[in-house]
This record gives sequence, C-alpha cells and structure tokens, in this order.
Amino acid sequence: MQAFIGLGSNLDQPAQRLISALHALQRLPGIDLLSHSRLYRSAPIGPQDQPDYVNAVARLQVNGTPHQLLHTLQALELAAGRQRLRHWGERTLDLDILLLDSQHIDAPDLHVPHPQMTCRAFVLQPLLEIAPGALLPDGTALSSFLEEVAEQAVTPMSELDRDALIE
Ligand code: PH2
Ligand code: MG
Ligand code: MG
Repeated sequence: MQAFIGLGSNLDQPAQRLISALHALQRLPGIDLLSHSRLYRSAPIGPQDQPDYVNAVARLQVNGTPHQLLHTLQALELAAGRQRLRHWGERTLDLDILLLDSQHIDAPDLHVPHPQMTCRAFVLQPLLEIAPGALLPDGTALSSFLEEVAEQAVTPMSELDRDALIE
C-alpha cells in the first residue's frame, strides 16, 4: 500500500530528528521511501508556550497492514525519546499516518485519513509539494483546503537553515 506520513518535531534539534527519522524509515524492511518534502517551520497549533515545529511529509511504499505500520511508527517515536507530555504539546518526534491509498479506517487507535489533516497548513503544504493532485478517499482534492488554512504561516527552511541545524 502507499502511505503518506506526517513528520513533526519541536524538541532537541527538530530538523535533525526529521532527517534521522527519514533515514530510519528508509532502512526498515518492508518500507520504501518514495519521496519526501522539504522541511517546513511553523508556529505551534495548540498550546502557544512551546517552540516552533519543523514538519515534513513522506510518501512510502509499505508491505503489511495499517496497524503494522502504526506500530512501526510508534516504535520510531519511542526510540526518539518520545514522551506523552500534554495534548498537542511539545514532542521530539511525531509520525502520523495521513493517508493509506484511498482507505478509510476508524479503529480506536487509528483514524485514516488523519482527522485534522485538512485544517493544518503544516500538513497540507508539504503534502501538496510532493503530491499536488492528492485526494481524500471521497475524491475531494486536498488542494481545495489550502485557502482555509492560508492564515497559518508555514515556511520552507532554506538549505542554509537546515545545514545550520544539522551541524
Ligand atoms: N503537532 C501537534 C500539535 N501542534 N503544530 C505544528 N505547527 N506542527 C505540528 O506538527 C504540531 C502542532 C500535535 O501532533
Ligand atoms: Mg501523532
Ligand atoms: Mg501530530
């Protein structure tokens, strides 16, 4: 199946964490990293007393079930020292399943498409960078939601910023 994954971090060298997570995904058996967006910086959605986020979106070819993918992503979050501090709060690594082909999943622990993806510029902008024609399972173009999130500033990080952060 083909998956779009949202990556986010706002603690402990966020850009480096996203790049490490992309490498880790690529190395996993049964996962092929097909493409990924640039890194984007954005103000936090949710509690405002937390650092800015770095976000990106990756497109994967995945062998296995949706729940196997979920557990793989959760293991990578844990390996990055992820702790559940507060809802929508700061985190070292967040890996969210956004889309799985045109599947609709409503399990207690997994909702696909990701319920908030259409109202978050930090998801839509990087997703549309790598898949401009991406659709929801019902056929709605994800690009049609961009206008509604236009007031959320999401900025691609320059190569310079990225190198400075990777160090
Ligand atoms: N993730 C959250 C809460 N708020 N804000 C931004 N800008 N980027 C995120 O990835 C993010 C957020 C919880 O998943
Ligand atoms: Mg998450
Ligand atoms: Mg998230």
